[in-house]
Amino acid sequence: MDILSLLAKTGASTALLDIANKALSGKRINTNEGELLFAQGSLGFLGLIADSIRTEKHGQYVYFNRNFHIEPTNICVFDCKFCSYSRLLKHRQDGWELNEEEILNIVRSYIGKPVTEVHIVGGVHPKMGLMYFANLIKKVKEILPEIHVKAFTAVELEYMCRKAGVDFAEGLKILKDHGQNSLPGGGAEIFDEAIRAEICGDKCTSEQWLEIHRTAHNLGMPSNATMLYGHVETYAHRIDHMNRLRNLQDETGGFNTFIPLKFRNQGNQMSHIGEVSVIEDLKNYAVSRIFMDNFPHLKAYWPMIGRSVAQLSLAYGVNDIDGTIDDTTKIYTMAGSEEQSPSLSTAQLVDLINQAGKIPVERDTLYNFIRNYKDQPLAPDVELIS
Ligand code: V47
Ligand code: SF4
Repeated sequence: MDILSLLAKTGASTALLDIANKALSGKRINTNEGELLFAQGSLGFLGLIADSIRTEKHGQYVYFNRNFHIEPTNICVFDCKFCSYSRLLKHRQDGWELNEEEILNIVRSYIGKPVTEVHIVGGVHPKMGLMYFANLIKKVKEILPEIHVKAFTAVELEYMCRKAGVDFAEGLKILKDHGQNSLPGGGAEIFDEAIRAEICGDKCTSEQWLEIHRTAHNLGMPSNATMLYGHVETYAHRIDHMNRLRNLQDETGGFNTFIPLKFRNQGNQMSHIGEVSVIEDLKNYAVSRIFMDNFPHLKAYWPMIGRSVAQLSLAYGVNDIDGTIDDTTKIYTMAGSEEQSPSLSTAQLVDLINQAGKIPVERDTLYNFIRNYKDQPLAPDVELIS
């Protein structure tokens, strides 16, 4: 039985079946169709389409990488209502600020270990400026010359450039010349201006976020993109967010990965808002895979979503589950993720992907294959450290 006949058996309406037909034949769906998928598509229906598109693009491969995180500070000049992690300047006693030596000691602890990426993000600290970070990256590269430095959200970059009095191109070029390779996807939240004003009105605008990523892509620095969902936004806002990203990707081709981030409600100013269900998470991954036709990769960030849902998401369009990380990332543990110590060994990650019936592939940041664990399995008793 072909997939369209299978989909018809789910009881989906003709309108939904037409959208499925379009997406499965490689045609782009529009924003109205995206909204209809969210509003009326059942989990089974969306999952079948998303899994088929994912398989077309990536076969059974599921990627992960070996990375570590550095969060230099959680002191932040901004006051995002959903953030459980930052400490405003006025509450500075609860915050942390690593000095340069402490940061470089973290980097030194990875000498000789098989990590390929360092992910550096944190609060927006008024004293840690563009040249401080540029010189820091240079020193990181002196210690680990081969490491890929994925650093600073557009929110941090907008502030750094503004304080340094340089435009985005100049600021990014300085960071690139000091060794920064790419940008993570954070800070995007929801682009709709009214929702953004409500949940994070004082940080960079949606236009600025997009402009920084456009500029980075034009300088040859790839990036990721996130979407914070499951709070006060509607399906129309999610589709609008994805559409703005899809349009920019048409223009530059510089995005690697789309990373939906589920709003977690502990310890922040939006704690009165409930968290969405796992069904909603999986539907969101599936619609993302179907709508974002020009994004090669869709990531379930397991420290945030939890390892079980990350595993399930592999049947709903996801082809990447980030990395081994380490226990240094605090952003989600502080927001109430069930992952209280986000560290998985390589063997555990491989196992998690195998259990979902997929093929684990270790990648570098740019998705070059490092090792296919089906062809080169780990010895049964090997527990490689991250
Ligand atoms: O922008 C903050 C989110 C993001 C909460 O590019 C929250 O590979 C849920 O962007 N509930 C930062 N989310 C993290 C990020 C990221 C993570 C992993 C990989 C990559 C990548 C990027 O964390 C913020 C914000 O959207 N966030 N608070 C919360 N309570
Ligand atoms: Fe600061 Fe980022 Fe938290 Fe917003 S999400 S308050 S910019 S650390």
